[in-house]
Amino acid sequence: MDEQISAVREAVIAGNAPETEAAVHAGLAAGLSAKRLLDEGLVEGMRHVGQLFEEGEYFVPEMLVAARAMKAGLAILRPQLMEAAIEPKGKVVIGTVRGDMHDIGKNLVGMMLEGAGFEIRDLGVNVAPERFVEVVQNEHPDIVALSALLTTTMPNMAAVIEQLKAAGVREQVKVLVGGAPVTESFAQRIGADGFAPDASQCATLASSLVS
Ligand code: B1M
Repeated sequence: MDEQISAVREAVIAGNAPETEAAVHAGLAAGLSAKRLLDEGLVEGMRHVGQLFEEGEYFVPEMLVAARAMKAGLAILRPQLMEAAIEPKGKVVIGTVRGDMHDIGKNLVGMMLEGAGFEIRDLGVNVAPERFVEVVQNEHPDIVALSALLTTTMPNMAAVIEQLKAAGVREQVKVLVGGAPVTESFAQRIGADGFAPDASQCATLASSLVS
């Protein structure tokens, strides 16, 4: 069992997408849960890649191919990670904030929210505060979900909240924030309605906010 999980982890670290796909398929065929393959295989492999980058062993190209491998594995797990929901619980507009190109965590959060029954409007990466405001004004979502992976882009989460206030629509939506460097105290400081450390806790929090 653990052999299959470490095969997934190693394939991500090696940045080998076909091997990652094969290892995920093998894990599922062996009866491993999608959640274990995700948490202990894909996410753990990516955590290790970040560590190698910090240690100067990996550079941006290695991070990029590892990200591609992780995405390939995630695509296979997607159906298993999502439960069928009949009525949408609410609408979530999600995006990675301006200046930030990281989208794997944001995609995972979107997937989990979709699995929890939300309709998702994904604005992608490097999203300007004005764009979030425009979509809130035109599409009236229940929640705005912001992701940031860089300490330098975290202030752009505050900028979104400020611009929602300036446009007079702050009270119409709940704002959730998350991403590796984001903390509960940062979320409180910028006036967000909630923070979640990972995708599944984000789905739980979002559900509690709309219920
Ligand atoms: Co970048 N990168 N990167 N990178 N990268 C990090 C984030 C870094 C920590 C690496 C390191 O130094 N150890 C570091 C940031 C340092 C800092 O600011 N504290 C870093 C850096 C420095 C950079 C560049 C500046 C490098 C350079 O060019 N010199 C550059 C910046 C580009 C930019 O954005 N402007 C850069 C570029 C890249 C790539 C493009 C090569 C690639 C991204 C590819 C892609 O996303 N399509 C990349 C990658 C892959 C990483 C690491 C290795 C992995 C990120 C990841 O996908 N993790 C990362 C190191 C690390 O995090 N260990 C690193 C897996 C993912 C599932 O986790 O995104 O954390 P994560 O999401 C989690 C939670 O955070 C949470 O749920 C998810 C899972 O449950 N979550 C939320 C996320 N969003 C949420 C929102 C919520 C709630 C929870 O509510 C709404």
